[in-house]
Amino acid sequence: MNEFRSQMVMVLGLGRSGMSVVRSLTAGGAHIIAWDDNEETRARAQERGVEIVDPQQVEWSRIAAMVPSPGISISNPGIHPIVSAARTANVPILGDIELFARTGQVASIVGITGTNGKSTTTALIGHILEQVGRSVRVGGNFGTPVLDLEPVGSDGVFVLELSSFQLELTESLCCDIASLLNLSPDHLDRHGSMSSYVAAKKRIFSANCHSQIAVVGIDDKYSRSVFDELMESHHSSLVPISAKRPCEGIYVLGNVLHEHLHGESFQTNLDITKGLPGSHNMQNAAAAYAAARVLGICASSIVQSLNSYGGLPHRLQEFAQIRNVRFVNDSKATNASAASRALECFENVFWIAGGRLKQDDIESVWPYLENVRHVFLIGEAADKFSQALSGRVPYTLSGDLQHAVVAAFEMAQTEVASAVVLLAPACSSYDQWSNFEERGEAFQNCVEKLSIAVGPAAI
Ligand code: UMA
Repeated sequence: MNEFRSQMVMVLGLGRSGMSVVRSLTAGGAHIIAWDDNEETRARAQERGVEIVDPQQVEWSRIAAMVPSPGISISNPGIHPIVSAARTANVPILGDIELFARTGQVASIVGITGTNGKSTTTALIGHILEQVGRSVRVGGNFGTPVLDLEPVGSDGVFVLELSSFQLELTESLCCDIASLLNLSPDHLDRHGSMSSYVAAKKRIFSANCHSQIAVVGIDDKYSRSVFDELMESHHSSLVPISAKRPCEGIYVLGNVLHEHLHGESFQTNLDITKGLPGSHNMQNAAAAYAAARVLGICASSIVQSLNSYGGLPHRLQEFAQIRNVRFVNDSKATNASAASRALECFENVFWIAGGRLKQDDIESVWPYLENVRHVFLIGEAADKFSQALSGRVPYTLSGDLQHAVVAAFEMAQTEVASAVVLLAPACSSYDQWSNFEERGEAFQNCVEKLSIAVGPAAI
């Protein structure tokens, strides 16, 4: 990224994204100064040669741009004071995706956003492209930070998961295929309102990308209204996707995928329940199929790849069985709608929930509580959830994950039929862990300890 050659750029936040920005801009000849509010992270970055400068000492007139990490708030409520200072000094504020866009990549770009399912869809598109031998790079909000992705030639494809935080800081990205899967309340503590959150997500569609194909979910009211808006604004090419109803695009109903594009119709059976369990994954399959079709891949190759997809860790990952009890790790279910999608998939569920509450309520799980035998509540949200669940389903305040796993197993093994201990927290992990991956690993470790104590687990 050499747009800032010989200029000074301030990088704020030195986690995975921030460090990739430092590497990329440094390689392009920029002079980087950086800051992270966490002392240990600052020290670690300094050891790796990053120049740390106290924000109070920054001469903003000498700074060509500031790059905050996605996790740093750039608007109210809660704007970070350093972002405020940069804005007051008229310093351009850019995100890593914007920097990537400005590198002038010649490869195709597929962008995926939405509240739930974006990592799975991103990985799925990457998997399909790999299976058919296309050069592909997969990253963004999921996996490798975008600026760490290796270049790829003009016949290659970047498949990028894009979060609302990243899109907020993106102006000039032109996705050849832009996919919005679904929308439900999430990250409202950061965005302030549902309308600001939706506005950030909509930035994936760019009026300046004349040949952009928009793949849009129509199964919830928010994404449906984005679809209607794009229709009204005569967006050049729109492909609706659904896992609930027939439409003039791609839809999957009862494991049958239907393609209705350009006046042609095609349908085929899918056999994806192992790697992609649950009806929500049908929407992800429809979105991946749509993108792959647009990229010119034949229907039968796509279906073959969908059927061979193995799933992602921490997303409805069934990883162990002890006696009659199966253990499913859906640590990525960080909001109520994602947890609902998990609860929908199983019967006799012993549900472990809680963590740091996001600003959405838990009401969307009500229709699926009939699948739940007992809830084990952990983390900061335990009291709030217990009030909401009271009278609807039995629950226990378990305190921490270890106690929840042991108690859930003890109760589940008394079931005559097969039972499922499901971690689907409906909360972020930040009250007890650094991220959802760590939480998922902690869950798997607890189950491993349990299997040592009570007998071997089948994996
Ligand atoms: N920091 C500050 N001040 C603050 C907040 C954070 O200095 O006020 C510092 C922290 O001390 C830390 C760094 O910023 O050192 C963390 O930055 P970050 O939270 O942006 O995390 P990264 O490690 O850079 O990871 C980010 C994304 N994280 C978020 O958006 C919160 C990762 O998405 C992404 O994979 C990575 O960039 C690479 O692109 C994770 C995520 O949870 C998976 N995303 C959200 C989601 O999917 O719901 C949006």
